[in-house]
Amino acid sequence: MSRMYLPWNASKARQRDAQRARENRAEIIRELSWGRVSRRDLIKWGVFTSAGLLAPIGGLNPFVRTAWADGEGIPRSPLFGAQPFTQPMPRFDVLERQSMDTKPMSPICMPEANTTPIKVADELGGGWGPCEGRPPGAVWAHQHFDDFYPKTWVEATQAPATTNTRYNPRVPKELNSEIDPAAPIPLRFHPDMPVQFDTSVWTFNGTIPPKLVLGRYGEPMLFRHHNGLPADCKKNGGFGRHTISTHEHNGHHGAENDGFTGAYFFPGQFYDYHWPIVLAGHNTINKFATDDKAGAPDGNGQVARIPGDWRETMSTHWFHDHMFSFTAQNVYKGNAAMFNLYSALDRGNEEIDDRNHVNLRLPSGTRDDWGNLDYDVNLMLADKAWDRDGQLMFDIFNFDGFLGDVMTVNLAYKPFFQVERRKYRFRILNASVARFFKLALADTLGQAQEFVQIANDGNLLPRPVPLLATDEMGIAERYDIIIDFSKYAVEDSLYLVNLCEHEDGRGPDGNLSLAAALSGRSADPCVGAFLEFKIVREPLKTDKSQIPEVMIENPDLSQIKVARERVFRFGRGAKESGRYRKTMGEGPWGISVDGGDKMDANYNRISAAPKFGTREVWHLVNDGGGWDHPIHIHFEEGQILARNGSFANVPLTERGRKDVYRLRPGGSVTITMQFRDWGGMFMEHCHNTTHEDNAMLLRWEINGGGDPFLKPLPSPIPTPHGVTFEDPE
Ligand SMILES: [Cu+2]
Repeated sequence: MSRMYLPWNASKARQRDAQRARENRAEIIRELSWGRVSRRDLIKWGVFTSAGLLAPIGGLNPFVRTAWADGEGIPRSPLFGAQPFTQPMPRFDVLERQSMDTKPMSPICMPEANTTPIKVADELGGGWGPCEGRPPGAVWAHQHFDDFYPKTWVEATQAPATTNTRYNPRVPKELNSEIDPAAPIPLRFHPDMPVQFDTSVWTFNGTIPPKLVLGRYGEPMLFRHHNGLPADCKKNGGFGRHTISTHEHNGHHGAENDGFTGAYFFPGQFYDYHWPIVLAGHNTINKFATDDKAGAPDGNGQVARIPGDWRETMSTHWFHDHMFSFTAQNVYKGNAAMFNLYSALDRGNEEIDDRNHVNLRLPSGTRDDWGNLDYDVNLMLADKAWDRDGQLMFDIFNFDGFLGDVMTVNLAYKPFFQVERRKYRFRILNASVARFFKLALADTLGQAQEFVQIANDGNLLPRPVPLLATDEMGIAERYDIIIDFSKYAVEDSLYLVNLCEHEDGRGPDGNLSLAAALSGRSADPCVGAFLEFKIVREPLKTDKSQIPEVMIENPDLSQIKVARERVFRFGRGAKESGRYRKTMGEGPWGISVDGGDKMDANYNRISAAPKFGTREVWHLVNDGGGWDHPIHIHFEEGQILARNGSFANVPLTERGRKDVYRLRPGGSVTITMQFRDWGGMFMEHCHNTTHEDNAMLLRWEINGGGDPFLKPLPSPIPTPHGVTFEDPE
């Protein structure tokens, strides 16, 4: 297979041809994003083969062997002379939490969608439509809203790129590489690079750094998401869709808050997401809240107990767009944020020793009772690409997956981060479209340095795992690691290095040794060092943090019988079926259930309906072909029982709870999950979002048999003038 990106020293003529081909592809993406052509049209016209491969047309396909004897390629993103490790890495921008008591929302949030009419933009058909895009009526009302009435609320507006004039990193500037929070932050990936157009990047509040929400168990939250994107779908810089649906990635809550792919909303509308932040099992386990480990920071150094299973405590989440067929483009364009959840165990204070010594005292800080970010740092990794003018662009090579050629951390090109000589926690998110990372830590001599993984996805592991390199981190996975910088000297530097080489979007092509990755000889521009840690001083205060020997043991499933097993096969060559075009995805990718045909996504089709209150075992099988698929199952954490048929194949770092399961080429994963507390329609899909958008997604539903959940739930069909419903298939 080809090397995707051209080397810098490729001939001028070759670069020109590659540039022309890329511009042609950009036109195709633009027409798709404007809805003027469909993937079906492209296949009909021969631009794509039915297998999802860009047809061998000169001037289009980067892999067509044209005049160039040594192959093919994609033009590199210009760097405008920017050098790596010359800009500080900004910490996340924390969204303000409002108290429902002292500052109620306006309009107030309600159990059912707010259907108060507002004017609909002419581009969307004019007239009047509901102010909230949530599907109306009792079936989409917030479940148990009164039981978990919001105590705090947070709001944000999805908006075109603009300058940030109210950055709140929630740490003093000496803990943020001396970035002055009062200085306006233009939206650009490096000070030497051009400012992004308002059509190129769409983020939360239209600004960088990426946003962070702090949540606490026992403190239900209402997240009001406004859609401030252009009403004219053509004002998108050629990619990205202006309708959105926001998925709180692995929130344990009702389907109406899950960012269901078909429950999207339009420019001018908002959507109220109710995040109750509860422990799974709260209706059946520790019902009377008697266990200190099941708790929340009480604001006073102690624990406020809550019902549920403390072994289901979650820590590091993110939220992102889940728009049907446009998730890859929208997330890539900026619809990605992080969400830290604080609990009695993981309270974000490294000093507090509560009465039963529940606090694990992970690196964080000491100033506040909970949620200290001083030494607890979110890192969002993403590969990007831009056009000749330096504007963000989305390319389409085939349906394997989009790869960028520029590494960013927190949307900054290869930055540095200043640290003290002490322990830090890093919450690392892979926010790419199709790229995997394998991370190592190197000193300036290129020697691998040890770090400790403490969490996988949203979940603290049973025990910390010391590592010299992470596993191949799939898209949407989160790995929390602790690095102990006290082993080094002031003025030393360390580097975070990507060892995982891609030749295309199929999945990792191979992992390089640290020396090879650092040599700069990989044809993959995203291999190598991408973040520098500069040790700038002794700790300002004594490091009180710990790396505990035991963190969160897995929930005990021994008494819960397995109600049913199901087999899901993920692969190519899917069939289409459905009654309504609007709910059907198109693409080469699909999922077969229990030996049936492999099917394209159709969010009106229910592919599995586990019974409320039961536990099941699901076998996730890769249908082969060399692709890897990081499979995400919404709703509740699962446990991996086997990889390729055996528990012995499950690495230590995957022996906690998970919400993304990498199948690896030809591999299979057996998991177990429970279906409790909440109901409605949820999803299962590949989180290589190119695969997801090209139909590797299905809907499953928690079946309450009519009680407490209507069965089956009607599917929403959103329009700017209101949501209609169809009976599911
Ligand atoms: Cu996939």
